[in-house]
Amino acid sequence: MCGIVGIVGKSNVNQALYDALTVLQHRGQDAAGIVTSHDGRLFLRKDNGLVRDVFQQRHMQRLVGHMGIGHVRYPTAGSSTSAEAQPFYVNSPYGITLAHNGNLTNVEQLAKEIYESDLRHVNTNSDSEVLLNVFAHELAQRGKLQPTEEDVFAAVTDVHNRCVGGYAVVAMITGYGIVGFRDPHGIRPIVFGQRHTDEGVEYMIASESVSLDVLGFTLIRDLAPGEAVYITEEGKLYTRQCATNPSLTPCIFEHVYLARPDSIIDGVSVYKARLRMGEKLAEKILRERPEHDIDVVIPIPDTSRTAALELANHLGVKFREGFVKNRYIGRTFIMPGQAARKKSVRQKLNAIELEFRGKNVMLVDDSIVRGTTCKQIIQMAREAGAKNVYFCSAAPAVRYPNVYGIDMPSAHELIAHNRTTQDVADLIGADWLIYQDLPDLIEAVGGGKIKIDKFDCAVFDGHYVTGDVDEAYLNKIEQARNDASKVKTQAVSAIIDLYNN
Ligand code: PIN
Repeated sequence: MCGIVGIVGKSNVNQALYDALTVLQHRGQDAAGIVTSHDGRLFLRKDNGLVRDVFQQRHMQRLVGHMGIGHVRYPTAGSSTSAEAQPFYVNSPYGITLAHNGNLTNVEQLAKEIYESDLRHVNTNSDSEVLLNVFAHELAQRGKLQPTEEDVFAAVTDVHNRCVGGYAVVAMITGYGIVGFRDPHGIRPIVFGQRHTDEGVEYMIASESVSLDVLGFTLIRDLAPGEAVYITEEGKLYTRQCATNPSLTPCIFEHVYLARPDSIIDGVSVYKARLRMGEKLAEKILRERPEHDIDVVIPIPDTSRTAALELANHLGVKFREGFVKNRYIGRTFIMPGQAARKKSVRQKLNAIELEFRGKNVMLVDDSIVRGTTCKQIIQMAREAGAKNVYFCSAAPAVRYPNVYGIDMPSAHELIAHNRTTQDVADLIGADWLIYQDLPDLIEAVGGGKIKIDKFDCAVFDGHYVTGDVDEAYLNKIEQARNDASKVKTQAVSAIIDLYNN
């Protein structure tokens, strides 16, 4: 998962891009980058780290220009070097930079085509660089010295014809404008908006509407699946449907926990969707155990709070903050003679004992993925004196990997893969485990004022909307993840050995 932003302004956009990236920081804390364009020149700063660490005064001063794009990256297997921080750049045609959120499922095939037929070089393992080269190649095919909006839209159409997967993209064509586009299934989110200044109208394209809000832009709308928006450097805005068979199946996991609650995605308020998740869970609890003995509902901070609040309201049970989260977790230093130890949940969360002692507590989390964290949290609740520890997941059981840009573990690392609810309850040590039912989650997200009936729910039901993901593909990504994590573990042990010897 990543965050993207693009702004065409009337004055320097460096500060606005920086601010927008800090608002999108929850979408990725691994690397950040901004590129601006001024007088036909590009200015780029990108590195590993949080937005506030990557950009210093001296970098910001260099990022001049009235238009630019930015990116925050979430680490996915094999994409954690600073060379793979975004935006990416190709010099031909025009000088194009691109930032992307998502994942292409036919990246191997595309990388081959780019090398063998398009005669282009790709220097990293990032599918964003592949996407950029496909776009650049298709734009170059128009053979124009100055690209028009028609050329840009034709290139996006060709990108859709060649690329498969989930992608939300911003790309800057140096000296001409910024284009944003969304895959034909609308899997990853992307919105655009405007603000009026004394110098004229400024436009922003971003992953989430919250970055528009915070910077005083008003939301125009989400890009439709397959649609592109092109804003010229002079501030003219064009939109076009560039896919032949678009259909909206947005990623439902954005609503579960990826997006900020104050964002609106495809017309649906993430906050309201989470409230409805709590309501649905309460209904399920009352169906399963009308005579339940829950004394108190306790959220596991932060995401699950909204659902937990409404769950408690509907059950008529007390809602209490039983865990306090440390917002200032520090780095883990590797000291000579000491083994690197992962930060424990205990260092991040602390229980308020008086909310647990002698009570039947219902803990609520947004989802259970590996099950490692919730197991420790249940243990903490017991140590704090809880009589019975029940556990509720606002999402259904996560049983399959994600291939459209969310960094999910491979199948065998998912605690619910090939396991029943009771198996998972036993493994995490819960006295009672309730998962949201998938139809209820779909209704919670798509059943509000804006009706959406189809979502990408692959992590829950194993159905991949692009139709190209089979057993062989999943085995391959599982292997790639294992190899990547082996390399990481080996690197860490090598460093430890170095210190210890
Ligand atoms: C919470 C995000 N959320 C917490 C991610 C942990 C599952 N985990 C998924 C729960 S927040 S595990 O957004 O960071 O506040 O129990 O499967 O290990």
